[in-house]
Amino acid sequence: MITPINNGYFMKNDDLFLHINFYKDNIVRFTYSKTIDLRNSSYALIRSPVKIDSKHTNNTITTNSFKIKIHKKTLKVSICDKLGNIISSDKDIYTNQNKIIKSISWEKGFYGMGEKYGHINLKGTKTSNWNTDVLGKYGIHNSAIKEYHTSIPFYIGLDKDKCYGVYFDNTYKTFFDFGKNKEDELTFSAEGGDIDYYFIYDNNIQKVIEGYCFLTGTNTLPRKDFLGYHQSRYSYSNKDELMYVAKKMRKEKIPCDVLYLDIDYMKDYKVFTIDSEKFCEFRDMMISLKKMNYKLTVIIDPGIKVEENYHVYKQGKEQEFFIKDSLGEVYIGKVWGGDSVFPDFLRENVRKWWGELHKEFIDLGIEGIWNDMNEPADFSTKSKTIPIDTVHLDDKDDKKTHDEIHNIYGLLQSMATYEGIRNINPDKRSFILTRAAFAGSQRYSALWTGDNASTWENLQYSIPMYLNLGISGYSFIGSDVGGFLEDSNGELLTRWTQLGVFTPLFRNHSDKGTVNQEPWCFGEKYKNIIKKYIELRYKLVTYIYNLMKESSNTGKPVIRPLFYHYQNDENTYNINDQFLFGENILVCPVISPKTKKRMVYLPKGEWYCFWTKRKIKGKRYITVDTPLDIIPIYIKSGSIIPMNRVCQYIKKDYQILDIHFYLGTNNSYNLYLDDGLSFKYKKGIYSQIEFKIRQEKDRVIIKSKVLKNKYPIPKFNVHIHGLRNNKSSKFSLDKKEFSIILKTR
Ligand code: MIG
Repeated sequence: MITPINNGYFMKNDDLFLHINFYKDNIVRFTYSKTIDLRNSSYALIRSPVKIDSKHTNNTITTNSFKIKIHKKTLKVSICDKLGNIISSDKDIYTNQNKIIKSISWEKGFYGMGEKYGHINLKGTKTSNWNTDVLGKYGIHNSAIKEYHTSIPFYIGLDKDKCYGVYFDNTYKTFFDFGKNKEDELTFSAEGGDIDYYFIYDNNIQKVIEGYCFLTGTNTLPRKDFLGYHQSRYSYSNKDELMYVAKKMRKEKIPCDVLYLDIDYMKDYKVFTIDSEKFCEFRDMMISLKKMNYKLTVIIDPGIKVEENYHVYKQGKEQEFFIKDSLGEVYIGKVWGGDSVFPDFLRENVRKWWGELHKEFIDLGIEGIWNDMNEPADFSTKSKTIPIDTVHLDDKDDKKTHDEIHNIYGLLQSMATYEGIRNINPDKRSFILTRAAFAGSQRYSALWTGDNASTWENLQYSIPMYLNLGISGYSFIGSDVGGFLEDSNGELLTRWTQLGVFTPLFRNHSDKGTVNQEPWCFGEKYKNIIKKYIELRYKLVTYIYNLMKESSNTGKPVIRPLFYHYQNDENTYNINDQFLFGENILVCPVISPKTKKRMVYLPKGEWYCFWTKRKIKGKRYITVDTPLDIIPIYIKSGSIIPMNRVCQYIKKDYQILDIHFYLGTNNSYNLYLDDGLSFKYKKGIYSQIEFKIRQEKDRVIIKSKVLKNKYPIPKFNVHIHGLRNNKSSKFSLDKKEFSIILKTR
């Protein structure tokens, strides 16, 4: 018997309860438990159940979105659309193993699961989630490794006319099999906890991803200047080395906004300290950097060196803020500083303390915090992380063993850092970069994909990684451009930079002991091309900022698989080497050496080659030339794209904005402008301008309209592409609102 309760229902068999709760019309949660009480402490979720319209019979619940049928004896669930067609059904449930088997019937592809190495379509593969310092444990990224730095137990099943998402809300080590063991079976399970998952249904993949982000949150709106180019290295190990790079960038006129200090800036690898010999007069250095318009990001690892008079160790020890071993002693592992202890971020007071530790750094003018090693990595154990029987305490003083907390350790650290900096600097957006993450981490931090290598394979496989991260709610992402491990080279760095232009986080970083890979390191020929592409990035910053805004509103990914916009084109279901950057720009990176040509799939419609402005018909494969200075990029007809003038760093305001109209279809674009730095936008301090293309029989009308005017609006220069004979034309305008009529025949 299905019994209605508050915001849902429950059903019971001899030894189990099944709780059914709604979060939206099309989002339902299923929890199997031994008790009638529903666990309500999720680390990823930001929503609570709500009351929705529904009816029930003995064994069926009907909402406006679906029908849920439940088998009385086994509590197995089938979900059908309103007409009764099966969308998903359970084959078996093994609650003692936290395992559920679902049938695979119509799904053409499975996607999601965050950062994984391999093809974008997960159908026929299996994987597991256990945050791992890949380099520490296995070495180079490759498809034999299943567990990366992040755990995002979310996947979608896709076909032309239907789609669903499943978020398994379980922080233990989890396992997923997408039809590898048996073609028609999808299994997921966990080493502990409950079977507790959310089912999101919609015909359209976009709505399913939105549903997932509705549950777990969207990325915060980043600072606009952090969408510029970042230059890092393990390590710029003294003031001179860092200042050399800072000056060289400006001298070469290569735009750059953010510089990094890796672990060698610390005194004996003690977090929240600075080595005053290598970095004497740090404050002066910060002033010089600021004058040159740089922002500095420094690394902070979670491991705290054991040293009696070191303030961080002392404070944490006195207040019992560290993770303990199974016998109740503080657990001591090993990281860079030797013997080290680990903050127990599970507790709010520990997070608060950690957050406050940033004050001195923020007061010095440091603007970005980079959290590495937060799986957490531990050199002293075979598992390369702290033992699973170490003990955390939660806010109710309940003990939780590390196997339950491991996968959210990075999330909790991001939370601590984010909230800490927010309290120190309530009016400024922060930049936090994390390696380890869980579902929900997107609310606090950007993510880079950890220790890749300077190989073509690692460049190639970064693309499906981004795509599945995007599907899993993560937009502010990127990889070490040029590759981290091993020596990079001019060609690889050039191709990687071309790709990096189209990743929201655009950072060149490399390992100690490898050759330097700053843009000028491989000679003039490469330097010039790399510079041209970093400049392209700076031209696109307003476009990218708008995408990040859209993403922060609804969870729309910035890097999108083609099927995100062309779901009914099956040709797009297995494309690993192209992506849409927003709806309008199709990016087709070159992923192998000495490539003179590559094949490109253009989805339906008409596309403009970005370089020649020639129009090409879509829904077909084409072959294009790819000399070293060209990455094929296509602009969808009907696109309206704002472009900035190049400058050496990202400015708060631009005097002039070039608006490019690619004629072909009716379309509109909403340009969003704010100060790119504060939270004033939340109080309505922003502007919004709508641009429109209206095609008529023999003419086209181009218009702008100010929808909101609370932030200075620049002058617009209008560029129109696709006029008669493929011509472009240009107008300089002094008006915010305009309307231009052009004859097209
Ligand atoms: O590899 O802090 O992924 O970006 O440069 C050892 C030193 C530890 C791993 C990070 C890498 C960083 C490095 N760290």
